[in-house]
Amino acid sequence: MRLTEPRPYYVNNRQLGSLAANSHPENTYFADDQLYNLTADPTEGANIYGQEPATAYDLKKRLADYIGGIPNRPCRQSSDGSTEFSLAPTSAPSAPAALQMQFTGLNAVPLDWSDAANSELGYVVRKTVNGGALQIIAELPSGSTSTTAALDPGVEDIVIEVSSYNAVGDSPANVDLLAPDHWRFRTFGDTNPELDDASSQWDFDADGDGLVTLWEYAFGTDPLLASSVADPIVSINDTGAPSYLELLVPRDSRRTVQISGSVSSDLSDPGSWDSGESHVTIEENTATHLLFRSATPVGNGQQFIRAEIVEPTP
Ligand SMILES: [Ca+2]
Ligand SMILES: [Ca+2]
Ligand SMILES: [Ca+2]
Repeated sequence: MRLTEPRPYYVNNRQLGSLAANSHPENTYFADDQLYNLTADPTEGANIYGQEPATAYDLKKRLADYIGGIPNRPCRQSSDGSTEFSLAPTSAPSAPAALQMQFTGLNAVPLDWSDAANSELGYVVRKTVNGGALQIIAELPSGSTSTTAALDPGVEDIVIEVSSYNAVGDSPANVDLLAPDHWRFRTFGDTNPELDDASSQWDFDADGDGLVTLWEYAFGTDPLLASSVADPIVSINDTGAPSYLELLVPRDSRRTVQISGSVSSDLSDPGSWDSGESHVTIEENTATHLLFRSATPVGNGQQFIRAEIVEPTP
């Protein structure tokens, strides 16, 4: 008589362990990083884990959901440190803690975090490019604490999200490649990886177009291309009485930099610029621009308006 081994998780783990160990000496049924195409490969000869992260994520969640619905089901042996597929959790796992990114090149970033979760099925890594939909780029076994994410060459707006997950939900942490100093590295890091040259600094006009790099960052223009520029527009808003001086500043709200408006009535006095609600109001704050308006009506002597930008602290 030939013993047919029950499918995983239908039997007590201890029994499964001995049966599975006979036919699978590599102990595959207890490893987290296994994925087989049972249509093309019914004998589970080729482990394709890592090639289809979205499938691994989906299947692990569905399996956990299914197992969670079995009354009085056995759990893993208590001596097994892993909690994958143990008693069904009642909440999503704790998010990755202290997620960090290191730049070792412009288009690939090693990420590491600490595993704060104790009920995760694994970690799933997603990426969004230019504000598009999140896409799964990797699925990692439970207990994972690092991965390397590929970045799209030449694309500035990329967010990488690392989530612990279980059948209840996902708990994300993320890194934003468009954050000021990450952007600065991907802009200047190929020639100046330490970012210590004068030409890599925020207050330098690297392409000589009249805009320092900090403004080019805020505007979303190319700091290394002189033909790529943007300009704030001064105008008088005379739609009602009285009229007001306005300044339209084009800027990409994804770029986290602080911009404020200020007004002066005397250009000869550098200390005469005033900012704050009582002097300048923000009339519009959209994804693509800020509109500042002087609080003083036009007609009471000359006045000037300008925008100021605060250099990000690294
Ligand atoms: Ca864990
Ligand atoms: Ca410039
Ligand atoms: Ca430029």
